This record gives sequence, structure tokens and C-alpha cells, in this order.
Amino acid sequence: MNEKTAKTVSKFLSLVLRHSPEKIGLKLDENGWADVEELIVKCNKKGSQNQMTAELLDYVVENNDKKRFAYNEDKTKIRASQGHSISVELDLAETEPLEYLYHGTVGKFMESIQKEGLKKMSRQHVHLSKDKETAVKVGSRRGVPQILTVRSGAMFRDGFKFYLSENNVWLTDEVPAKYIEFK
Ligand code: HQG
Repeated sequence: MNEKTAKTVSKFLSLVLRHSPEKIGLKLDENGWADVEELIVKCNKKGSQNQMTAELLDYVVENNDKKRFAYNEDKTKIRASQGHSISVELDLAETEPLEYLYHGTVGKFMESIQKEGLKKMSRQHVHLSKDKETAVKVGSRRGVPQILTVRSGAMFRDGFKFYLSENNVWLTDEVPAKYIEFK
């Protein structure tokens, strides 16, 4: 498999499984699942650059750098494991977080984050990671990364809920500024 093709397919799947399924006339169920056969047919109808095949989907699900997509048990359905902007119920179990989690952002957002904390912005959750390296990567998508340390253990004890996505991204609804260490 050509890695460039796999990346193009991953980006396209992110678009239709997280943000805009209607772009190809796809319907996700309330838990974010798309029917695999329907997805393949509809991707190909739109004449996407890559002919979508079951093999290509298998490859991306298996080898994607962040394991962004997952099948259901019998592989008839596929969904994005996190990162949605459309409203889906991922049905993740509440999970007690580590004492500290990390968030990568950039300087231009710092003033606002200091004031109002971390917000979901256009997504369904605030995304956090268990290690700083991942946060550096996330922040670097937008420029020079700024790493925030979130006192997730304290938040949890104060009643905030945390979820761990299937691909190990920590999710929560918001992080009030008082739980953020700005250094
Ligand atoms: C910032 C990628 C101003 C926040 C990544 C971020 C991640 C605020 C941006 C996943 C703010 C939102 C999510 C506030 C938050 N004022 N700015 N109060 N609160 N922000 O893309 O966390 O590769 O929605 O710091 O790896 O950057 O797509 O969130 O910079 O896991 O799989 O607003 O997306 O995963 O940006 O990234 P995003 P994110 P994938």
C-alpha cells in the first residue's frame, strides 16, 4: 500500500466520518457508525480520487498512525473513534484519568484559554493526551506548540467526567482555567 494513498484516504474518512457525511450522501447512526458497504459505494459514486475498496479500508483501519477509525465486531460498520464535530454518542465508559493530562495548543489562543479555560470549540470534546509528546504534535499542527498541563485528577475528584476513546485520546467536556498549569 502506498502511504500517500493511505493518508489521502484517512483524511477523506476523517471528513465524512467526523464532520460532513452529507458530502457523499452518507448517513451515520446516532453512535457515529457508517455502514461499510454503503460507505464504499458512496465514496466511489462521488468519483473520489481513490477507488474505495474493502481492502483499502482494512489497511487504513489497521495501519493509521493514530488508529483514527474502528470497525464494529462483525466489520459491517465503521466509525471515527474521536474528533467529531457532528453530534454522535460514542457511548464511551467514564474513566478515571491520570493525575495529569496534556493539551497542545499555540500562543495566540493562550490569553483566551487563561480566561475561559479549554473549550470544545467545534468538536464534541476537549482532547487531551497522557504524554507531552503527543500534545507537542497536536500543537504543532497550528504553529509553535504550547503545552498545557491539566490537573485532571483534581477535576475528576471535583466531579468532572473523563472518557478514553478507543484510540487512547482522553476526552472531557471542558477544562476550567483553574485546573490548567500554564507554567
Ligand atoms: C483551542 C487531532 C481559544 C485548542 C489532534 C485548539 C487532536 C481555545 C483549538 C484532535 C480555547 C481547537 C483535536 C479557548 C481550546 N480559547 N482557543 N477557550 N479552548 N482552544 O482541532 O485539541 O489528527 O478542535 O487549544 O491530534 O487541537 O484529527 O482541537 O488549538 O487529537 O485525529 O482551540 O484533532 O486529531 O482545535 O485537536 P481542535 P485539538 P486528528
